[in-house]
Amino acid sequence: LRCRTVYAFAREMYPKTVKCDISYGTAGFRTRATDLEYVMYRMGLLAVLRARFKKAVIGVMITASHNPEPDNGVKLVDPMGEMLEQSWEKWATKIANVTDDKLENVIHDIIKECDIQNMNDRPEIVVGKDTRPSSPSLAKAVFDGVLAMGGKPIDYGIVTTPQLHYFVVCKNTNRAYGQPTEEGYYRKLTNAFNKVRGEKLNNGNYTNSILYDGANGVGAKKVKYLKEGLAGSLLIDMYNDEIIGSGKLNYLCGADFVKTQQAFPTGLPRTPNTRCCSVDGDADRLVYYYLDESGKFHLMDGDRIATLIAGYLKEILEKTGMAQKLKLGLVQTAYANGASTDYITNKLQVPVACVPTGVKWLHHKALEYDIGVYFEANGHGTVVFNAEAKEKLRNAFQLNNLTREQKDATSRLINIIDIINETVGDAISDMLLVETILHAKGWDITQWEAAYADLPNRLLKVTVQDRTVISTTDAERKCSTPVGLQEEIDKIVAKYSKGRSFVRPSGTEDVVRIYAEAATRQDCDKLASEVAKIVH
Ligand code: NG1
Ligand code: ZN
Repeated sequence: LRCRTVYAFAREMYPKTVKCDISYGTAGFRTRATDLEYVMYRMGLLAVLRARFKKAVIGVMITASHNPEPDNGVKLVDPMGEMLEQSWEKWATKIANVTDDKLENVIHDIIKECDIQNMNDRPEIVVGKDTRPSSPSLAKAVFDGVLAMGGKPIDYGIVTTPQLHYFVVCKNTNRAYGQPTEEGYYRKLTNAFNKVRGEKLNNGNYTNSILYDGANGVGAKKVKYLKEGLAGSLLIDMYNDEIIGSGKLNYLCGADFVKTQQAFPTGLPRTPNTRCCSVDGDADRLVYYYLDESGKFHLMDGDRIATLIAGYLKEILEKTGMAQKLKLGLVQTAYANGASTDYITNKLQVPVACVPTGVKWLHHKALEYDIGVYFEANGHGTVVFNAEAKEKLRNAFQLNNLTREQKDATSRLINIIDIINETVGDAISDMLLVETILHAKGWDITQWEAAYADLPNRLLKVTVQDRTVISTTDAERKCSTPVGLQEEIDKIVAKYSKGRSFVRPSGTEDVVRIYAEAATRQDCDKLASEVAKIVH
């Protein structure tokens, strides 16, 4: 009977309305909201199959992150908060693109190939959505899919992407990671933050207030609750908080705008030397910035956040006396500014790994360290601690053979773990972490910036007939096809001091991206346009 419901619903309520295929990429499915109802219904079906296969709770997040307001999208969240495992991305693509009359075949293929035997289980599927006007009706399509397939949808309403990842992990760890509620999330983060901050709210050049750009999205809505938990320990001055239906989501503001335009967002007061931050449309990216007295814009992007965190964790680990026992590392992508890689490798002497673009690669690699910091240059990232590292720290704290300094550092580090949302990059949690570190160091934003100087860089995109002819190797830093392209790039790059450039097909747009950096702005722009010319 249930199967009949699945297909009758598909045909009658959520018929496939779009002919051209879509594919499940690094950010799930993302396109115009009006083309997504049947995709959402089918993702509801798939989530239940995935949950039965993993015998665990699975998440579904409805968001198009930093895209314009009329877009929307969907991603599935795996049991430990990871992005959907790659081998299932192909099922997601298949189930989304099949015609209504073949849907049944694909579902049977999945059940058979994955050998799913517990088809009568009723797994929980936790569903969240961002503030887009299209999100409620798309969420209903997901619920209908989950129900038709026999799962139990749990509606978390409007939440940030990282909150949804957190709920999934809380549920699958039997609450060991925290309470699977919004309140539990704020409590965990703010309790730890307030504890580390202590009585002294300001320190040295650090002042405890910040201008916050909510991108007119969920990141604005949620900070209101966070502020209650912070109880004045950090003063967050909110801007761009017009939420549902204003049409202003991510418009001339938000982390993606600030990073890609390298410009100050609209809506914030242009007060010089004031620490500002922006989140994106689903609050999983964060960037900092300020204007100097002459009105010049200074950006502190994901690379700089990563180096701040890795440097501080190294310092504090040394103070605990456990630096030899716990291996710290940083994971970046090819888009990381070369100056940041240099600084972290040579000055801080923390090992750095480079992986292909996409959070799943970064997260996975970071898990190879005891303490793994990972960030994309665009501001998406977090820190992961393996279970053993946590246990070692907790055990050490219980022992009586630590010096006062070691004990303080250990307790601090244990609390810092609770400020961090380890399940995925989280703008709100990352902001609390950055604020904790700046406070500890007594730094204002210019002192943070002084650590190293970014090499001028440029990101271009070009449209080509078929971007898939370009394939890459060495964590996307070199092209393997078309034959000869890499040699040409090498020749151009060799002409520029500190030159570096690479090209790769985007995983989220039908374009080829070109990245270039060089010693001067002029050289960098010339390098980028020369490389763009040979890609065309
Ligand atoms: P693509 O379109 O594959 O370059 C972009 C971002 C990634 C990541 C994904 C998912 C850049 C250069 N690329 O990927 O970092 O965030 O979107 O949102 O920023
Ligand atoms: Zn996002």
